[in-house]
Amino acid sequence: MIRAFLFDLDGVLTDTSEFHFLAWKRLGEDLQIPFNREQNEALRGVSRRESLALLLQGKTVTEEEAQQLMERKNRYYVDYIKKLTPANVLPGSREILIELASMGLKRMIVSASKNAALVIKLLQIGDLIDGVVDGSSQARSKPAPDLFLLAAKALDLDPKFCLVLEDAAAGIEAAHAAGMLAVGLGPVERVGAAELVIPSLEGQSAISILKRLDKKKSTYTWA
Ligand code: B16
Ligand code: MG
Repeated sequence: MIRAFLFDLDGVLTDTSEFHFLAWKRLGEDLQIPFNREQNEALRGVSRRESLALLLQGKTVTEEEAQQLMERKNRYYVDYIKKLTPANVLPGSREILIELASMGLKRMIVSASKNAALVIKLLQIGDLIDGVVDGSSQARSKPAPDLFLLAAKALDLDPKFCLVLEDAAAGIEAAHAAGMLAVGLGPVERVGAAELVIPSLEGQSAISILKRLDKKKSTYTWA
């Protein structure tokens, strides 16, 4: 029985992924490294440091330069997300969080982002969740299972009772490594490893997600 939904933030509850893309693109322009949307797909859900390595495409920099570049990208990013308002909560998300609360199920946000607290504050969804595990923890980033395991621990739940909702391949991999089932949001080519794939949370309900997972249970192993 699923007792908690663990929501990724960027790409699931809000679309800050566009702002990450714009900020990396701007840094790429500063460095005269071309960077397009297709290349950006590989950065989805991965940490700031790994994203920088992918942007640099093998170009080596010192640790000091890497720190400065990450800080610069983050300044660009924070500048973009300052404009976030509750209207930037993706359709269906708020309704599912409210539904889960009424069902007595736990809701956590589990994000690789060090800016998660700011985003949650601007979206005004803090009251709808039980807690946050984010990139400010010392845990390894997705695809390692650490962030999801920390969330299960904070809820005092066995990981098998937690369901992850993710838009990134790295996030689905992390969920499975944590021993959790995953719902993938987006195209099958990206999140097809998840037990259930849906386009987004729009028009979905927690009940329908759980029912569809249950119907498909002969296709996967649940610990
Ligand atoms: P920051 P999520 C992830 O958030 C983003 O998808 C990814 O693009 C970003 O590099 C990562 O957070 C780190 O973000 O630079 O703000 O610390 O999808 O795990 O909610
Ligand atoms: Mg994401």
